[in-house]
Amino acid sequence: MKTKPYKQDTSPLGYAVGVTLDRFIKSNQADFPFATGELSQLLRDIALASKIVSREISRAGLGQVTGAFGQTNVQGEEQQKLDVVANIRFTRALTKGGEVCAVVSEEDDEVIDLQNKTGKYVVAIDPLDGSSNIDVNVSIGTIFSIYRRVTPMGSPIQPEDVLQKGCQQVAAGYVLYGSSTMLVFTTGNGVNGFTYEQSLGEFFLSHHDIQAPLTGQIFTINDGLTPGADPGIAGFLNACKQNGRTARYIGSLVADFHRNLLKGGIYLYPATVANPNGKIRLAYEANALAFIAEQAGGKATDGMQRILDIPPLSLHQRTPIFIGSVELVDELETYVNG
Ligand code: AFP
Repeated sequence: MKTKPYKQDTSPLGYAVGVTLDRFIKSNQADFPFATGELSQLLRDIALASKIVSREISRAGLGQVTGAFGQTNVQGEEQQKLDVVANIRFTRALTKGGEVCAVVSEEDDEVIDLQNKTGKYVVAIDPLDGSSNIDVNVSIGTIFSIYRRVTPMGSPIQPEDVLQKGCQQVAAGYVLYGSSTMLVFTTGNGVNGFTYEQSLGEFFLSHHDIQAPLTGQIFTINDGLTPGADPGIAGFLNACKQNGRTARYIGSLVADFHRNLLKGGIYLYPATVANPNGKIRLAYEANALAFIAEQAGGKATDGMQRILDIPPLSLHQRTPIFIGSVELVDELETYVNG
């Protein structure tokens, strides 16, 4: 038979659509810790659930999915219907995927044991972060951390499986439901971002090897809560104002973090009178973002130590957090350390 070698069409009609998440995972398989394919599948499961959640979010306001669910979560915060929907979607995807044995979720007071005897991974997740922003059409997100279980597969889940330090994460990421839906993740070899192309139903690589700027102009804090915080915080904020830096606060951690990661800046959530241990949850918010920040060349601390080195004592533990561009976090530390 007569054949001819494939030659890529470089004319305007043959423009490249881009690298899909699947292709990226396949061609970077070697970068994945314990590269046996399960972790890749797990990331695909998360991506699938995020597409469904993205669809639900984009309909918010039209159907019956906005507003309060009528219950509070373990944090005592009022659950929104979409918090519950997102929790169901992610937990179901992780259950069906078969790679995960246990899930720690913001929406569940206890560890969910998926009863999966072959699951090697534990996932900590905030299915929908910034939920107070849902009803007002402001960006929200999902945050996840992935750990290897440390006890033998098939045995009952133990505290040491779910209470691991952030430095033991094998992968972490977030989904930002913003002007577009983006998935950003790391497996410990840099950070990459994928934008969801709705009409094709695919995530495409849009932000290759994200690097956090060394410094930046943005400082991000809920200033209304700072009276009663460490006086060093006031000193740092004052220096920001004196230096003509820009204040930006959305109130959705993922959106605030993502903006600062790309543009350069610092996000602060210190201990406050209302939240003496800080507000951000270590297991499913701080650790994931700290891992990403460090992988992108940024920094994350609670003011005393690296977020990734904090020993977790309970599932829903909170921590103060200062995260973003290295030089800004270093500067902040000089204030809070006296
Ligand atoms: P949830 O919506 O998941 O409960 O978390 C919200 C959040 O932890 C984080 O997304 C925000 O940055 C922060 O709270 C906003 O809190 P304030 O209202 O205290 O500024």
